[in-house]
Order: sequence, then structure tokens, then C-alpha cells
Amino acid sequence: MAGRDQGSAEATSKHPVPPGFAGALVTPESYSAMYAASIADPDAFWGEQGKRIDWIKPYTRVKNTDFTFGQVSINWFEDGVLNVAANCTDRHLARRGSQTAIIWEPDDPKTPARHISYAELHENVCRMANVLKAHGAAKGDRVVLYLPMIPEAAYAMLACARIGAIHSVVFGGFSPDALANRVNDSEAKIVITADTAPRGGRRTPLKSNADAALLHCDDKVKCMVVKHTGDQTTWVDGRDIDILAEMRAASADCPAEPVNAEDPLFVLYTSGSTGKPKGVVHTSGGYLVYAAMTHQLTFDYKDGDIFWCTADVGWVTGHSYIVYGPLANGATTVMFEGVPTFPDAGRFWEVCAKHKVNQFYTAPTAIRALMGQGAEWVEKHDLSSLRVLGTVGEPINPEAWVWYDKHVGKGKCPIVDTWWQTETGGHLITPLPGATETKPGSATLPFFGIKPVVLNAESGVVQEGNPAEGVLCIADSWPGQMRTVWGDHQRFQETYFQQYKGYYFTGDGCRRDEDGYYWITGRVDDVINVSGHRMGTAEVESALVAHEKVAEAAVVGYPHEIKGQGIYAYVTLMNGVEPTEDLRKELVKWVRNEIGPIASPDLIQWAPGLPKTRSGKIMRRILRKIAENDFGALGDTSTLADPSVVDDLIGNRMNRA
Ligand code: 6R9
Repeated sequence: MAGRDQGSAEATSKHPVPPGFAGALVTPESYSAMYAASIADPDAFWGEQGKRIDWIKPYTRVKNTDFTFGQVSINWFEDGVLNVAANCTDRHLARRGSQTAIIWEPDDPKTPARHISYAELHENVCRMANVLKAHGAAKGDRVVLYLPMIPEAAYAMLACARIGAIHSVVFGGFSPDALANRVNDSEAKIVITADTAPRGGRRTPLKSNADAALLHCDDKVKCMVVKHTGDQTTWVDGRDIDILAEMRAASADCPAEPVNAEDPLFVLYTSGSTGKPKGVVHTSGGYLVYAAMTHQLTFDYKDGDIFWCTADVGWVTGHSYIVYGPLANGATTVMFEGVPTFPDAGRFWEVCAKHKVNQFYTAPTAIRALMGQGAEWVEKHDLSSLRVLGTVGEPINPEAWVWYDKHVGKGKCPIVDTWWQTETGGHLITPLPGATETKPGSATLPFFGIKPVVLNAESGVVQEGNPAEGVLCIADSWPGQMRTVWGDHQRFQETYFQQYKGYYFTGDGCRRDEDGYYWITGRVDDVINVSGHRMGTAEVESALVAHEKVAEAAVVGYPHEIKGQGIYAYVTLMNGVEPTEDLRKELVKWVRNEIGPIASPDLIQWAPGLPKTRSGKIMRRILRKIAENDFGALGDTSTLADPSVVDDLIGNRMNRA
């Protein structure tokens, strides 16, 4: 999906900060001044920002970073000592012990929500930390979490942080193989899982998946089980531990282990364009400062607000904006176990109304899915508590942006389209609600301390002035940056610092417009070349989904005799729309009109569903293979949310040449 500045006037006009949006933490003036200061003197700026969190031993050095290929090294606050869990619990006890830290909204709306206060959070984290310690976990050890979206997931992350252990959360939708690979790569001592995970009324058998995974792991690995649903599971005596029972028996007192600012907090595996998933390493001090600061300023979070990020804690968004950022700030964070469409397409809005959510943060794919179901599902619920809306994960097409603005935000809520990555720890390019005029589809301007640069993809030459187009790199470090790939610093350097020397390479393409606004055009490996014209597949997708009958589209290149690459579009129609030859022609014409003749799809395949990862990202690798008529070599499809859509796509493929 694309950030595209063509299209209807409504979509392309600049949206000022809504007039009723008053008292923002950052204003247009303070943004400019603060941004300039952050770039002029990073040591002074971050030296000040580092004080957002509590240090056991304050740092005296702030920034010590080197992007030189061959000697890449990133250190922030490097002589400081802290404890991340103490920052997320203990330090709030005096002022907000009885304030709700986590609102847990279960999958089944008939099950009551739970409100966990900071005092309860602290107690649960301490008890769980003591259970971990009792089973041999110590500072530096890895603990893999394979859990539903339940408060115990947050307890477990913080329990690890409390004792200085390193967590690696594996999304509950991943297969046993994927889990085993991560346990083995990180050499984890303990896996924490649950019996089963309810989602959308169905149950994922986490414990039996973990059993299957552990067959491929060292037999010393312990398995701690949260009995969540009470569903029956197998039990391996001597290996399996009833963690809730042991927590009840454990002491509620657990001293917070002092860790160095640069000691790892977590490893999070993420797939690159090729090869096995990389273990992205984030450390303690800089990550927490950056997560807390971006959470506060990007969402204009104020004391007493109710913040809801709909991501899963299995992704970086859940780490930074369900757990670490909000809890470091003493916020109330909503944790949702379910899915947007269960029991019906109004669930998000029902939950917003029920808990009086003030900031709501979700993914464009969810917005498009709900848009396809019709605005009546939104209108049913009282959304007057909402102040700020956010998106993350992919470029948002202007139509979805406008729908979100109109039906969810009622034109009163700034929309923050936050661009960032697992690797960046927190937002790098994003509007600030009270400071930034927005343009639908643009992530707008850099966050404090971030120096984006646009380079020519081939020559690596920095593109000065506006407009500019090329690959997006970042010229200098920020505290939330990943430090290394777990166990493979060489791979870290090669992936991010080799191609464009002296810069962090994001892997994304982008355009900077006349106003200096950034438009992320998608991964650079998704760019296709049609008759010598470079084109973002996302651009074509954005045009397609702008058509009223199209719910979703994915576009890839395929070998074309004359053009080099042709354009192959997979199109999911709105509910109830008949796929006809006439509609096919209409869509081709539509895209020609929207972008130009070079963008006309050569082939359009009706796709009842698109192959997506469980985080909602379309797996283009698979779509490219099918479009190339090379479906014998689809590679690993185990991370797909629904592998059966692939068979349908193969069966109905358009390119049988
Ligand atoms: C946080 C997260 C990172 C990739 C990134 C880019 C895409 C994320 C975006 C966006 C355009 C946005 N992406 N946010 N593209 N606009 N607001 O999603 O991390 O899973 O590592 O994905 O997602 O392509 O490079 P991650």
C-alpha cells in the first residue's frame, strides 16, 4: 500500500492540526526549536532526555557511536546503570500505586475486562521474577516468551528485565519450527507459554506447539506454563512448571538487578528479505529513553489518558507501545487479546467506547479491512473519548486515511502515521499531533534527533534539496537503535551499513516532497521496472484500492517480453462485488487514469485472500513466485496466517506462459 500524493483533492490537501486540539505537548514552534537543538548538539539534547528515566548510577557519557563499516559500534549512556522493570513499576508506586497500569480486554467480550494497578503489576512482576530465579535464570540468560495477549506476557517481559535476563518474544501465531529456531538461536534456558490462546473465538494450542518445538531443543530447556484457558495439555514432569501456582507461593519481594545501559533488554527476531530471521538486539538505557519519549510525544500522552495499541507483543510495536513506552511513562495501557472482527466488525470501536480510549494506534491493514465492512460498524459506538489516532506497519493509502479521519476521528483527531522498524526501537518519522500538518499517506517529518537522508539507490549520492527520491538512510544514531544481530555482528554491519557507507540503510524507498515531507514508498525490493520506468508496486496498489469496489490489492512484477517487467495485480474485491471481465477492464482503465499508462496492470487476478504474515504484512515473495509462474519453489510458507490462500492463488494464476 502506498503513500501517494495523487488522487482526490480531499486526500491530498494538507490537514492542519484540528482547531479543537489544544494544549499539546509539542507545538509547531517548539517542534522546530527542539528539532534544531537535537541535531545541533545530540550530547546535550539526549543528555537531558535521558533524565526521563531513573538511573541507579547516572551516566556521565551520552553518545558514543560509529557507523563506519567494519567498526560499527553503538553506545548510549554507556556508563549508566539502571533497571528497566523498576522504571516501569517501582518508580510509579508512590504516586500511582492504585492507578491502572494495564487494562486487559479478553478475546470474548462476555468475559470481564481486568484492571491491573501499578501495585499489582509490581507484585506480579516480582513474583514471576522470583520463579524465574528459582529455576536458574540469571542476568544475561535468554528466556523465550510464547504467549497469548494476556497480562502475564507483560509480567514476563518485566520479570526478565527485573533480573537482567534477556527476553525474546515469539508471536503466538508462529509454528513450532519457528519457535524452535528462535529458542535454539538465542540458546534460551526457559520457554514461557500458556495452555491455549483464544483469538477470534478460536484457540491456538500454544503448549502443544511448544511441546513440538522443544523436541528440537536442548532437553535442559524448561517450559513454564500459564494456565490461562484451563484447556487440557500434556505435562512433562521435571520440565514443565505451573508458573501461576509457583508465583502464588513465591515471595512478592524481588530486588531489581542493576544492569548497564548497554546490557541487552531483549532480542526480537525479524525476517529480512533473504535468509533466516535476524535476532534484533535492543539494550536497556537508550531503548527505554527512546520508547518513553516517543510514546509521550508522538501520541501527546498525558497523565490519566487511556492508551491503546492494538499490536501483539510479539512484534516490536507491542514491545515499545504496549509495554515499555507506556509503562515507563506511568500510563494506562490497553492490552487486547482478540481480533478486530470478532465477534463483529465493531469490536475495536466497542472497546474504545467501553474503556474511554484517548489514543488509538493500529495498522492500515486493519483499517482497510474494517472500511470494507462499512462505516455503520463505527457509527454504532461512542468514540468521543478519542484524541489521537495512529497507524504503523506500512504506508497508509489516502483513502483509508481519509476514512479513518472521518469516521473514527470525526475530523477532530490528529492522525500520526508513524514510520519505524523493529531495528529502530521507536518512531523515526512521524507527525506530532499538535505540531505537524499532515498529508494523507505521508509519515511527514523526522522525530527529534533523527537525520533522514535520501540517497540515489545506485550511486549512493545524497539527494539534496526538495523534492528528492531514492533510498532512505539515517545519517546518525539515536538511542533506540538496534545494537547488533544476536550472535552475528558481521551480519548486522553487512545488512545495514555496507551498501551505503557511513549511513544506516533502512531498506525502504522514499520520496521527500516540496515541503520536505517524507513519503515511504515501500521496501526497495518491491520496486519494479516497467519499460525502463521505476515504479513502486505500492503506488499501483494505492490506485487500485482507491476504487470503490476494491478492498485490498497487492502488486508485483513478473518477467515481460517487451517491458522487462509487467505488472501483476492481485485484487480482493469488497464484500458482495462480482468479479467480471468488465470490472477487470474497468480497473485497468482506472489505474491508467490514476497514475498513467505505464502503471496499467497487465494481469489482474481475483484474490479472495492475500498471503499475509500473522502481523498482517503481505508476503510478496510468494506473490512474485506465483506471478512468475514459478510456484514450485515458494519457499517457507510456515509463517503465513492462512496457508490455504496460496493454493487458491496458484489454481487461478493468470500467467501460465
Ligand atoms: C514498526 C514496524 C518495518 C517496515 C519498514 C517499512 C514498513 C512501517 C510504516 C511503514 C510506511 C509507515 N513501515 N511503518 N511504511 N509507513 N508508517 O512495522 O516494524 O515490522 O520491522 O516493519 O514496515 O517498510 O521498513 P517492522
